[in-house]
Amino acid sequence: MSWHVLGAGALGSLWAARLAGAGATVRIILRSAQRLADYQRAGGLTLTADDLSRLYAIPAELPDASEPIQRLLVACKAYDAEGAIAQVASRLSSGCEILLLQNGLGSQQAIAERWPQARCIFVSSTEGAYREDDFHVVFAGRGQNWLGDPNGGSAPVWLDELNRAGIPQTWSSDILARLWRKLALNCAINPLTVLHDCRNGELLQHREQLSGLCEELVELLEAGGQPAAASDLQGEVLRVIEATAANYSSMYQDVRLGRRTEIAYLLGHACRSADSLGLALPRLHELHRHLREHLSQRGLPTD
Ligand code: NAD
Ligand code: KPL
Repeated sequence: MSWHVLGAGALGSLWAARLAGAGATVRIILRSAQRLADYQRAGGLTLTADDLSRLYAIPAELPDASEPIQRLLVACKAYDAEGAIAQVASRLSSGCEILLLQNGLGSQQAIAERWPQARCIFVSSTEGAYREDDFHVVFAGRGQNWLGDPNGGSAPVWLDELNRAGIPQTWSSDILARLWRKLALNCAINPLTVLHDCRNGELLQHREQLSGLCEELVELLEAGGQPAAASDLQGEVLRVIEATAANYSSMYQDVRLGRRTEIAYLLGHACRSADSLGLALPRLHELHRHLREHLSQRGLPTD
């Protein structure tokens, strides 16, 4: 069965190259004839890992190609994912599987509701990759991928294909807890690095602010039925800050490069969830307001 990969950016290329390298049938879906022509000129995808670069001549196609899609890996940003799937919706086979690699929450649920005929598998990834150039990706950080189906059900048989491709994976029986935990870490750390214009480690000078945010995030997670994601949140926030002290957060880098952030699926999702639970969480709302103002001053989208 083919793997169709929608979103040939950093993470999508990292998955596509490893799967193709292990002999799986992979097809990349590019959004326009211009992108397809550029891709064909490049001769495929290049992945650099451990200072070695290799070209993978993976076939690519446009969204309106004719082959039905049975397994779709969606690696667009959260704000593009639903629109990108809509372009291939007529090709989705009944009972197809859609793997959603987006960070944060909100986009996955919208997709699962819109295409109920598909089995949506949510993925939380701590691997790191960045685009060196068009169709050239660098594998920047080893990590883990947790996959799970929020509606339950058994682990798919193709997890073994991921193992053969060297894609680290663990099947999670509570993928929402994983995604909420990562969302909470990202909400505590990333916006503050943008607003204080600093590396992760410098946030240790703002412990009171971190602690106030963690308190509200714990309240949100517990009220939202995610007690596991709330457990020792502040301790983990501090451990992550220490372990990544020299790094700039992903949101910091997006803002620095003038790229749209995934704020609506991180802090925005946290604030909307708090409102729908009737919780007053003033620090989170103030952080959200302040961050949107900061983005708007730089001409970046605030959603
Ligand atoms: P990216 O911007 O590098 O890649 C997204 C790709 O999607 C781009 O190539 C874009 O052209 C493509 N795309 C957008 N709309 C499309 C459409 N309609 N049809 C076809 N392609 C379309 O982003 P990324 O860094 O790979 O991140 C993808 C997701 O993975 C994000 O939610 C991110 O938070 C998450 N994530 C990324 C990393 C990482 O290290 N890069 C790690 C963990 C999680
Ligand atoms: O995931 C991260 C990011 O930068 O997006 C960390 C390092 C955990 C900071 O929130």
